[in-house]
Amino acid sequence: MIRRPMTPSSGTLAAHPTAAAGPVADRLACLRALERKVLWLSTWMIHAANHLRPSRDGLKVGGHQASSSSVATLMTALYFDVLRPQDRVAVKPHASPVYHAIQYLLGRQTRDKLEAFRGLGGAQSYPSRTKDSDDVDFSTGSVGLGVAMTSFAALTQDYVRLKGLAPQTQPPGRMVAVVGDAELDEGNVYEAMLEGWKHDLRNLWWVIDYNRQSLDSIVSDRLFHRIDRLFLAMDWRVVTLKYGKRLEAAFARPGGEALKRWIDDCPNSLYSALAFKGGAGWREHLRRDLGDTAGLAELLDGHDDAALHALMTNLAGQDLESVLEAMHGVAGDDPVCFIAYTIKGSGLPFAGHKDNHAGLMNLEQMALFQRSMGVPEGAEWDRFAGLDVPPEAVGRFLAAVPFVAGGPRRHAAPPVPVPDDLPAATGERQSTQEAFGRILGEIARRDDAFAARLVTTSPDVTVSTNLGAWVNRRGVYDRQRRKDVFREEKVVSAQRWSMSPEGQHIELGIAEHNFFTLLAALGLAGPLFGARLLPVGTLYDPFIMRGLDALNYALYQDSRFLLVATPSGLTLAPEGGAHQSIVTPLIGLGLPGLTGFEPAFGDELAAIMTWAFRHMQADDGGSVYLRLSTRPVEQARRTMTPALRDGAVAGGYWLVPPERNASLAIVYTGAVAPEAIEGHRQVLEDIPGAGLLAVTSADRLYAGWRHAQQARAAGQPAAPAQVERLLAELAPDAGLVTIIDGHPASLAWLGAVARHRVQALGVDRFGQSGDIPDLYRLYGLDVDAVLRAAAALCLG
Ligand SMILES: Cc1ncc(C[n+]2csc(CCOP(=O)(O)OP(=O)(O)O)c2C)c(N)n1
Ligand SMILES: [Mg+2]
Repeated sequence: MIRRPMTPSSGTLAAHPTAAAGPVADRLACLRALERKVLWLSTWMIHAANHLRPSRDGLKVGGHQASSSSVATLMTALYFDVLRPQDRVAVKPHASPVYHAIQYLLGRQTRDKLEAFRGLGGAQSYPSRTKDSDDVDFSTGSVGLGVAMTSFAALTQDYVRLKGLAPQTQPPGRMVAVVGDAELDEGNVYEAMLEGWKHDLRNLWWVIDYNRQSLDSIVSDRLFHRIDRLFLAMDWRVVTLKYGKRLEAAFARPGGEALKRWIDDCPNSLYSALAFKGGAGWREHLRRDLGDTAGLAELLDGHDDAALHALMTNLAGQDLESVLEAMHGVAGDDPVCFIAYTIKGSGLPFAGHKDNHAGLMNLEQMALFQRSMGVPEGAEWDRFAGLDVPPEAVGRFLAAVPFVAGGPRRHAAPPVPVPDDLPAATGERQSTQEAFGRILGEIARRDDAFAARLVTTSPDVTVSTNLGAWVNRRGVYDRQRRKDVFREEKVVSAQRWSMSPEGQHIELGIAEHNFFTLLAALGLAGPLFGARLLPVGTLYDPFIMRGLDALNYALYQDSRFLLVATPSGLTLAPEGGAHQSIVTPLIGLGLPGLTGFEPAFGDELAAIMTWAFRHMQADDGGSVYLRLSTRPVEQARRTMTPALRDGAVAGGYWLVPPERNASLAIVYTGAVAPEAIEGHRQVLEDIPGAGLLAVTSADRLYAGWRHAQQARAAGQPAAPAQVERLLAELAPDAGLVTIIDGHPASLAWLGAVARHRVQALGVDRFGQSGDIPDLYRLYGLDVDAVLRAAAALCLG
């Protein structure tokens, strides 16, 4: 059975200011025609991908016809009427076909890409800032993240506007999320709400597609009845879009009140089931429950099954007029949550069915649907076929859509010059974390664009990650000017936390998801708002995993930031096993778009940070991760020569070069440098030519090696990679002792470069509290372990 898509109600629409000129009725007629077209194209796009492209791998292509249909009206209203060029949108992942269909209608997406939906080079399964070509503002895919992203984008927009960094020619944009109702099960959404409230966010809209369905099942009524209160408690405005115009009219007639109560009390599961069953089902239940209510019989008699079904499913989230009224009715810049009642699969044969999430129409169903939409065979991709408004009128309307009236929506933001001379922090003994704090403290003294564009953030570990000196000088960001009460009261504190719009540190509560999502937004401030920022975020290394999906999300969008994670590894010793990070070096190595470094000395760190701030701004650059430590380490007494700087930045250099054809090298990363240095010194007694290799970035060494290999495999000449050059100094049958306070696999791969034998020291068990000597002994990171490994290699 195929039902026609919901025919929108007739009626008048109050005139709203819009650039799409023309009488109101024309405008509404065009919007209705487009709403229909959006539903058709999104459904067809998925169908074509699954049925018209030969499958070469036996896999279903997939796509979400039901999820798309429930937002067709909301997104039609937004993109063709409500949005302005400065607005930025995160579309729920499974509505990707709706997004691409809309861009296609606006002339900003090609038919080729639609035909190749979910294929290589085609429109992406979930909207992607980097992989799609039709101006996606925020990528989505992992549910909940796009929602939170709009909050932190709103925070970022305020930050750059209040500082006068963004072009002020445009008014502030609204950050809009089109949200699946089940996305609200994700905790990160509430974390973002709480943090957003603290920062008094403005210009934020969350449009919840309340189709009462998730992937597996029906969304709990009990939960959702609380949702509006959650938003209200956080000072959001809540606009509930429940009943469409026709239902409202029916409620005004005799028996209407009882009908309204019946729907209000109807459990989500029953409503969804009846939305699937259609008119006869509604009739049976209404007759049974309300049979003796005055006026009900007349209402039922006055509607045949199709009309009754259309009436009972006339929800406001799919009633274009109601949606437009609600959205245009919002004044001011308070955050707004629209709870838009919709039906998942609306207009399609599996409407309301609890199993419809991945449901695809079959060929027969599609043929019937096509007929009902009036789309002639062969005209499936035609932008105007089957519409009841003349193509010229729709074309004129589209040409005047405000959203696309402002030219390119992505801003260019020129790079910020990075000084050559980031000061290498001094001190005989210092940890890399101290060195980092000092370098930022020095940057804070600068009076230049570089320092002005730097923004720091931390999830409640600002002081304990050594950002204190920076924050004391540069202040904490807040929309309002607030006094430092401790200072006013003359209570002595090392931290001077004055708050103002000029502040350059954004203090977050302890929620690592928020932290990474904020970094994602700050790192896109250039293209989003026309003001390039250089974001630096600090947290404890083990808690990277707490926010890992948000970090991945930030990188997937090519956001650019410097992530500083400290302390790390076993080396935070007394803090204990729960805080010891083991796999983070592998995260640095494995995550695309993120270059990981783990220096041991302050001078290396300064060189790496200089490189990082440039890399963050390069077209083919990316974000950078510094894994630092609180362990004070005796500093190398040396001048930073260009060769040394290049080596530290390229990922490795010989701290003690091997003799030519040496049979052994000790290879270390990070805070275990003292053990490596001492182990090497003792090894020299037996193997005088042994080398000591400092690896500042296993990630860069690996990437360079892989790049060279790939080039050679493609028949292109490739200079030896840095790691190949370094290891070429050793004998072909040499042994490598690698040591890192992290998973040993981070360095063990070095043996494959020149087929050297490897003894890899590192941590592959959960740790426990202790001091460094005890822990290093227990986990095999001490000098003895180095010597044992060297002996194993040399003695066989
Ligand atoms: C983090 C994450 N977990 C699981 C999934 C798999 N998944 C995709 S859609 C979905 C349910 C979405 O329901 P809702 O947000 O209500 O969207 P609808 O399809 O109903 O519009 C799930 C669990 C995902 N994409 N992301
Ligand atoms: Mg849903």
